[in-house]
Amino acid sequence: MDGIAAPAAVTTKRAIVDTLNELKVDYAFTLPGLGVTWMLDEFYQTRKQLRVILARGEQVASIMAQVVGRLTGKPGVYMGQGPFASTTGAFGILEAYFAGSPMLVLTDTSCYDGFGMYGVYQTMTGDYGAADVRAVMKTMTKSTYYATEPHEAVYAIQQAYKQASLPRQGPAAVVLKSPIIRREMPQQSRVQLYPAQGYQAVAMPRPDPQAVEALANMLADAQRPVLIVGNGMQNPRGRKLVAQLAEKFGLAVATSYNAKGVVDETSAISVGMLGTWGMKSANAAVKAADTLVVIGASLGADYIRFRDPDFIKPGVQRIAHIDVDPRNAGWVYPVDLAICADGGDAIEALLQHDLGAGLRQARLDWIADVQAAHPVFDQPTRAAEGMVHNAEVIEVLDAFLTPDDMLTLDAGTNRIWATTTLKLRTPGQLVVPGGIGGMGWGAPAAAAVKLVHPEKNVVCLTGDGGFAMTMNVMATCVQENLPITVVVANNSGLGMVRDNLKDRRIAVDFSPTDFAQIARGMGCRGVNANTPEQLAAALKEARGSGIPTVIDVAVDPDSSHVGVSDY
Ligand SMILES: Cc1ncc(C[n+]2csc(CCOP(=O)(O)OP(=O)(O)O)c2C)c(N)n1
Ligand SMILES: [Mg+2]
Repeated sequence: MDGIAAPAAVTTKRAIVDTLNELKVDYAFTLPGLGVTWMLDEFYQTRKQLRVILARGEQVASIMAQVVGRLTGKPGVYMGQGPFASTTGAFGILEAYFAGSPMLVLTDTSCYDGFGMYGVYQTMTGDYGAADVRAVMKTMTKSTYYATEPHEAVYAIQQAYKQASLPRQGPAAVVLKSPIIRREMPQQSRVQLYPAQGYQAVAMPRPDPQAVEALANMLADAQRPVLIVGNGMQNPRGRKLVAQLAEKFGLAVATSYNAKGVVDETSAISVGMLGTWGMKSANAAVKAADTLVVIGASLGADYIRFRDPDFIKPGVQRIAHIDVDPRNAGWVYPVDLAICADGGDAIEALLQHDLGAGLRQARLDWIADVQAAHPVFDQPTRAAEGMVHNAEVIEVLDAFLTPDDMLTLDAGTNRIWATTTLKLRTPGQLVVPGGIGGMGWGAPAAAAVKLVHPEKNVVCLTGDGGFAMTMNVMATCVQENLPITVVVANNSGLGMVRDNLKDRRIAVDFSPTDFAQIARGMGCRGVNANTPEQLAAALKEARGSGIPTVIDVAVDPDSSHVGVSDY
């Protein structure tokens, strides 16, 4: 490599980097410290294949790794020092845990050789006087490996990568006992290491043909069938197959929050996103359905109206549930039929059957009636002078978005306006924090989307509260040449909380902050918009600029989410 002869004795850190390369890891996100610092130099030699991206904080690094995992289906790698990987870095790990994003966390016990038990500051060995990085990691990963020997470091990475990749995907962590990182790999004959590849490839079981036939029979005479599609189908193959099946047989598609935009939301088969913060059409369709087929969706209470007895009705509606994890089918509701399978595989098998082609037109007519009876918010919107209504922000985005654009969301009132009123035309265009839904996720997520999809124009819609939490990512965008556009819906406060407090307002208002000015200070373009027209023009300009841009939109604090949610 680069003409540099390999050292005679291999160190653990060298073996770690070799293993990551063997696993074809493209990016590792970090803000280094102790153990990570000790191994960082070994990344130098392979920096062209394995790009180490320096974030300004662990939260941003972990979010970016999670989003890379989410978009590529391969674990995104996050590296951080024990006390920080398990606290500020926990944000992206938790998001990956709840949203099923593959992620590999590489961290350490943050201790010096021989001093793990002496209460040295930063120590995370779990011994007396220390905190316990393994215990923290275990609460939010599929599995956490602990390597106290050099060989274990390699094997742990091989296994954690596998755990993260296998469905249902999620984060897996490797905790390194810090002193092993710089140690030489001892010549061992009993503890063999093998190439990573043989541990990774697993052929998944195919859907059971009899169960697929039973499901086909269930659907064949359904008058009002609805597919409830979730996170498991939010991938290129899944999106294509859902649309194909739904169009062929006239099945309505309602989605979870994570799966919003899995199909063209303006198409004849879409009723939109479910839940209080979704679309009334989706909720009405599920309520009136005679047959529900849940595919790759966990039926989280947030998007099924908190198990309202009039919503999903076991025993009254026929319910089938397809999930890659058998524990998820029949988890929230009892079902008539549970199928353990990858949703894409199940749809491919279903396409071989007649699911009531003769009823297709009648079903499409029913969907059209539901759509017509429940249009998205269409009230006239008025903002105070010199300000923009949240509804207008969405209108501008709707007009702006083409198949060449990607959009990330954050949290708050601004997001609820997007999930309830923005109909996405390009499947897969939207990337949302559907795990813990934390403020501050949207901008780092956009940076990661740009890294994975440099050919796309990437826009983030965020509130001022959320952006303030992770806006340092704009400096990373300048440094890594990631020209994203961040639209800050600036209503000078925690809009969503403020909306709920009504007239007993406390701890929700911020002092005025000009995010355009801050952005310029970080080497970005910064633009202020006080009208919808100015926002539209700024978005267009940003798309052509090739420079990271922050658009601070003066949003009317009165444009509450309360009126638009489907309570
Ligand atoms: C990190 C984090 N803390 C707290 C919350 C709870 N929360 C949800 S929305 C919201 C207000 C968001 O304010 P802002 O980002 O300005 O968006 P706005 O509602 O004003 O549009 C809060 C505090 C959260 N989702 N994430
Ligand atoms: Mg706000």
